[in-house]
Amino acid sequence: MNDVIRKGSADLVIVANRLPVDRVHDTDGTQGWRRSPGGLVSALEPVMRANDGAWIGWPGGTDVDLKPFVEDGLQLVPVSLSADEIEEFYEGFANGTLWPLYHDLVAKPEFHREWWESYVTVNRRFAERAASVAARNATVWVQDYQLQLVPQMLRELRPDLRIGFYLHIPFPPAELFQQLPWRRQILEGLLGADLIGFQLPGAAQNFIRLVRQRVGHKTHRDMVYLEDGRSVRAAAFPISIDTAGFEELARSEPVAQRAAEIREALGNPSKVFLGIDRLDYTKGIYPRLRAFSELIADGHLDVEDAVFVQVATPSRERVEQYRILRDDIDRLVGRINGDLGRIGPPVISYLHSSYPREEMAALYRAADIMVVTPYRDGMNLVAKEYVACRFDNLGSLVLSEFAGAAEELRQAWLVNPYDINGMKSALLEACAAEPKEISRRMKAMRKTVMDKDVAAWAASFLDELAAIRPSHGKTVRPARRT
Ligand code: GDG
Repeated sequence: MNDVIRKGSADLVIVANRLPVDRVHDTDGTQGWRRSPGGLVSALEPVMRANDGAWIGWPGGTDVDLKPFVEDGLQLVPVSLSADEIEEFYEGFANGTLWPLYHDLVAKPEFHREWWESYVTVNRRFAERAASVAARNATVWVQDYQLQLVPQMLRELRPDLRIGFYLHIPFPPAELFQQLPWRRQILEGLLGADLIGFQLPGAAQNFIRLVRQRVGHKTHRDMVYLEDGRSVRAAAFPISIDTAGFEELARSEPVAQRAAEIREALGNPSKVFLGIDRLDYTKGIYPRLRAFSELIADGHLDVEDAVFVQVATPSRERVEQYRILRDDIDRLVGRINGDLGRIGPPVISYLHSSYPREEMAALYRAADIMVVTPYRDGMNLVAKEYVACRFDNLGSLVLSEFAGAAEELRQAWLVNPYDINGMKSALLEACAAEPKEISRRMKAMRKTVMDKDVAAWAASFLDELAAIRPSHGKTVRPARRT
């Protein structure tokens, strides 16, 4: 690790809760870093390289005093968190207060003043770090709900910067947001940005309405006009995936072979249903498994001929609500398999584990029906990944109306996850659909995810940010073509 990043040298700074690397321990005891997989990193990497970019984030764990370092050509600037801050800022305010509040109160948000204080402290640390790394007139792009105070804190420290903010999760309606004791501070924190991006237009409208009502600024359509003469735009930039990368993976021979192996291991049923989610109470895993199991119990699906594979990636395991969820799902799967199973592959093949990207692509290829039923989701990338992998134009997508992705993937079988009977009908329809119908829908959805990939998303946000302050300093250079 070497301190190679000169102060104030980066023309593009990404500020996110996590660094795009995970720590790895070699067998000889030395420590290193491995790039964490993820669309955000691959989308931003080319533009980071073209702009002397730096990425500021928490590396995980409680190490103090980590120096900036370069990994695989990316300049990384770690921000450390103490054990108390992990508990109060990350598990507490971010995941125990904001996450459920922004997801329609699917779970009850907790409001604790110590958590809020920790959120302020940690946001200030990120802002100070960004202020010291950014070059004069640089562009800083702050990511997500953990860092909503950073734009304002950073603007106070560095008024020369062009600042963007992107929220990956939903932004709730005023009626829910108003519960937050610190609602005004969050709105003002976000207003430090020049451009605030949301997944959907409705979220941007919720924000504009709240700013008018709660902070009293003048607004017109998607613009907010501040007293100091600055204006802020709030608009939708629906995120996407590395579509070509997923398709290429899905087309590869090893993935094709693995997909066949998976079907074989499941007993070659005629229908394979698939769910892949972080194990999170917003994802609607429980009602989806119930809907499927009732179809078996009612005799609409044959246990010898239909299998549900549910991958639930471990997530936020120290947060109480997540432990409860895990127990609930364990019990439900146990009961379904116990009640409806027979000797052979289980009714629900439940995997509490995470997998490499290749295995994910093989699962997508192996599945006849992909079931994505969140109660509320900013976008849902799994739905788009499934579509990207189905270059054969086969495969049915059953998708919740309450996932952001439903605004673009209109040709999916759309469902209300609170309506179990409605979901049962949609699962049966998707299952019984003629290949012609399936491929008509899939072709249309594939066109959407091909035309709008994650690189287009990043470029459209950064172009818009540059357009908002055109007379201002440097412009972010587009990614170099490789
Ligand atoms: C938030 C918002 C928004 C999952 N398990 C494994 C694995 N994954 C990958 C998936 C997908 C990603 O994780 C999950 O993204 P989602 O969009 O489905 O959901 P969140 O994690 O809740 O993401 C969401 C997103 O931010 C982006 O803005 O869409 O609404 O909640 O890419 O493939 N990847 C690998 N192994 C796994 O086991 N390799």
